[in-house]
Amino acid sequence: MNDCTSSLAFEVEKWWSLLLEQGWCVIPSLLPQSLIEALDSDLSGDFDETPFCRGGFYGARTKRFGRLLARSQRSAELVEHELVLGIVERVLAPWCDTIQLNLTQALALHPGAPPQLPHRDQDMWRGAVGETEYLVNVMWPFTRYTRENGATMVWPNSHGRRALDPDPPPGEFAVELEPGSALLFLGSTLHCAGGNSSREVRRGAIVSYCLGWLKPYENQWLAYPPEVARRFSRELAALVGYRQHRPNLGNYEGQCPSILLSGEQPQRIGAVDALRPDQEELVAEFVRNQDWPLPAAAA
Ligand SMILES: O=C(O)CCC(=O)C(=O)O
Ligand SMILES: [Fe+2]
Repeated sequence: MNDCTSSLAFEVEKWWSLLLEQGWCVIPSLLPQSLIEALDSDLSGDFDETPFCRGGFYGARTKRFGRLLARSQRSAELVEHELVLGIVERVLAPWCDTIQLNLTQALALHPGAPPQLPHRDQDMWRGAVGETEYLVNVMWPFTRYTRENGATMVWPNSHGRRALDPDPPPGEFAVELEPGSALLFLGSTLHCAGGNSSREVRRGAIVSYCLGWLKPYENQWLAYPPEVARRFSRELAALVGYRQHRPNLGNYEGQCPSILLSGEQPQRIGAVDALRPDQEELVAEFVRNQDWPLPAAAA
């Protein structure tokens, strides 16, 4: 390992352990403020023109829109941030081979927005509670997040098995943030948008990642069809679904959907196993011991 990779590994380990311990962490100065400003400005038309949300969860004084990777190339710097990806992979590795992008969503909390319902993002899936971490959320502020303008509220130590407790633990607080920093929290951590009692609009983006075999919140293949994903790096395309999760999940005609990102496709492709090593072994053993004569014509 060279110095660079070993210091990345050290940082991953440090933030991973804090995130698992507290259920949340803030990493300061992850990206230059100038990049965040430029991204905010790329999205200004969308922030202006997107209608307010409807429904008590999204919030009637809040605007939201997704597909950030199709709206501004700069959003890839958030999604593919090396340290963030390292931490997320470390958190989710016990339950999947590879992670995927769950959503990118810009959001603007306008003056007068009331606090959001406290919730756990993992509750979008009806899996077992308290045993599995399904996702990691990253909140990237574009403007300063303050208690007054509705900074995200987090309940420390409400994660993991504590998600089974009927009452939330005391000690919730508003996570004040500067643009360029990021708030990471687990899918099992209780949180919500605070209320905006200021005169300013709180803008930012959520980037979340989940286990590679789950149904993501935002339909990534529709958000980024092959003609869009073709412009992405290999890793980014894989994160938005152009990669199979063993065994064979998310395949296209029985092969890795990344085949759609290059050149012309033959009309008929033919399926190829993509199995986990344990399944590979089981199948190989089964096939080896099979004594099944081929019909004469095929022999
Ligand atoms: O806007 C925020 O601070 C949090 C939003 C949130 O948790 C959500 O929409 O799921
Ligand atoms: Fe949430």
